[in-house]
Amino acid sequence: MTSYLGLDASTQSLTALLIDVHTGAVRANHSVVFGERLPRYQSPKGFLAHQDRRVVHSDPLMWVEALELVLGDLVEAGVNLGDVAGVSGAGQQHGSVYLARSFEDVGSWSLDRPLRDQVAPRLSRRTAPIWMDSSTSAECAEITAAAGGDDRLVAISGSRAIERFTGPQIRKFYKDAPADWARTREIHLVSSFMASLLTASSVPTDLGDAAGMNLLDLGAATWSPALLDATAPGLSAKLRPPVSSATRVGVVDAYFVRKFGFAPGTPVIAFTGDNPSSLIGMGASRPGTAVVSLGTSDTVFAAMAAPRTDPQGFGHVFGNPAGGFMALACFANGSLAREAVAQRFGLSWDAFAEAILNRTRPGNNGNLLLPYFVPEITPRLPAPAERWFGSENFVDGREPDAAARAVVEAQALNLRHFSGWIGEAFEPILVTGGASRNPGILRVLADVFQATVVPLKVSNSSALGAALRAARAVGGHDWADLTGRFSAPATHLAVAPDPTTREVYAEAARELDQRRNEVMAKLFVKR
Ligand code: XUL
Repeated sequence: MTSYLGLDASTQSLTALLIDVHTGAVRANHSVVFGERLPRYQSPKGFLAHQDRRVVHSDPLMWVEALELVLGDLVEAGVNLGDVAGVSGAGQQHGSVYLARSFEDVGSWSLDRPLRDQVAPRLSRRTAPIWMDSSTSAECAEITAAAGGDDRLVAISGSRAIERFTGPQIRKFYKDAPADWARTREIHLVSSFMASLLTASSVPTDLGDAAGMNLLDLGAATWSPALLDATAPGLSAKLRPPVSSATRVGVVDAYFVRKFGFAPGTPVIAFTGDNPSSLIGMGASRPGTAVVSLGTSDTVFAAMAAPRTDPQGFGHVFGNPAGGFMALACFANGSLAREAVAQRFGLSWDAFAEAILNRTRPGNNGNLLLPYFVPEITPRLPAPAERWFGSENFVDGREPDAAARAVVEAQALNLRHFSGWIGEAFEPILVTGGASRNPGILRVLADVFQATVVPLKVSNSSALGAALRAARAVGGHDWADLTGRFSAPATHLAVAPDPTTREVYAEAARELDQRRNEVMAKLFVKR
C-alpha cells in the first residue's frame, strides 16, 4: 500500500488529500465547504454569528459531520480507502473543544447512530472558541500578571498572552461557566479532536499545535506548570501530555473501516496545526524559505535556525513538525477582507486581477485602505477599523479598481512590516492558499517584498503536509524525496519583482504605518 491520506479541518472547509508515493500523484483533493454543505449550522463562513463581534465560536458537531461527508465523497468519487497506508491531519490552530466525558472510554463508535449523535452528549461546552475570537483581553492580562510578565511568558512559550490562544480561552470558560468547567474532563485542540474522532480514543496534542496555547514550555517540550497554574485551577488533569508530531496515536476506528472501507488497523499519526502542517506541505521545513499563506487568515511563516521571538510581541514560535521551531505572524483580515471588497464592488476574482494588473498602478495614486473589516490580530485591534484615504471618489466608494488594489497592497505591506523579525530569507517567497493563484495578488506581493513569488503545483499545502507526514511516519519515506515530488513549485506561475516599484512601496509603507498608528492610538491599543 502506497497511499497516504491528509485531512485539513480549516475555518471554512474540511479537505481530504490523497497521495500515492509510488506514482508521485495526488489521487484526490476534495473539500467539504461548511457553509455550502452544512447550512443548518448557520455558519456561512465556518463560524457562528454573535452579537459581540469579538466572540467567534464554531459548532464542533459541524466538523464531525464534515468528516463523514468528506470521506463519503471520496468513496463516491471511486477512491478505495482500503489502499490507505496511513492517515494524518491538520486543524485550524488555537480552537478548543471541551468534553465532559473523555474519548478514552469510547471503545468503538456504534454504527447504529450518526457519529454526531454519539459525540454530542460528551461535550461540556456546546461551541468551540476558534482563532478569530478576540474576547479574552482581560484573561490575557490576568495570565500575564500571574505568570510574571510578558517577557517571562515569551521566554517560556514563545508568545505573549494572545486573545485567540487556547490558554486565555480556557481561562474565560473557567471564569464564565464554573459549573461546566468543573464537569470538563478533557480539552482538545481542533487537531487532536479530529484525530480522536478518527481513532475513537483520546488523542494528545502534538508539539507543533500545542505551542499555540500559551501553555507549552517550548524548551522542555511539555506543559509549563507555571502557565497551567496561571490559566485555570485543575487544568493539568484535563490535558494529555503533548507528543512529537511523528507519533502514531492509534488506528482508524472500526466505524470508519466498515462505513468507508479503510483497512482494519490503518495507522493514524498525530494531527498538527494547519500552519505547521503547511510548512511541511510547502517543502519549507528547513530554514531558509519563507511562506506566505493567503487563506481565511493570512500568515507568514518560516522554519527557524534558532528560536527567536518578535520584539513587538505580535509574532509566535510554534513547533516545526519536522523538528525544531517555526516563526509565524498571523493576520485576521485575510480572505474575509478581500471578499468584503470583492462583494461590495461586485468584482469577480478575474476582475480583481485585471484591476490590479491593467487598470491601476503600484502605489494606487496615493489611495490607501486600512483593511480591518474584522478585529485584527497583527497589530491588535479590538474592533473593526476599515478606513479609506485618498481621492474623494475612492473614499466615497466609486473606484472599484482602486479598491481591489488597495486591499491587496495594504495586506502585502502589513505582511512585510510585521515579518521583519523572522529574519529568514525572503527570496523566493513560496505562496499558498486560495488567493495564491491570483496573478494580481502575486504581482503586488512580489513588488512589495521585492522578491520572486512562487505558488506550489498542489493547492492546499496543509492537507498535503498531513499526507506527507503520514508517509514519513508510517512508510519511512525521506522528507527531501517526498517534498521533491509533491511540493514542486509551479514555476510557470512565478512572478519576479519589478525593481522600479521599490521606491513607490517604500513611500506607501510610510503612509500606511502612519495611518495605522493613528487608528491604533484612537482605539487606545496599548500593547
Ligand atoms: C495562526 C492562526 C490561524 C489559524 C487558522 O496562529 O491563528 O492561521 O491557524 O488558519
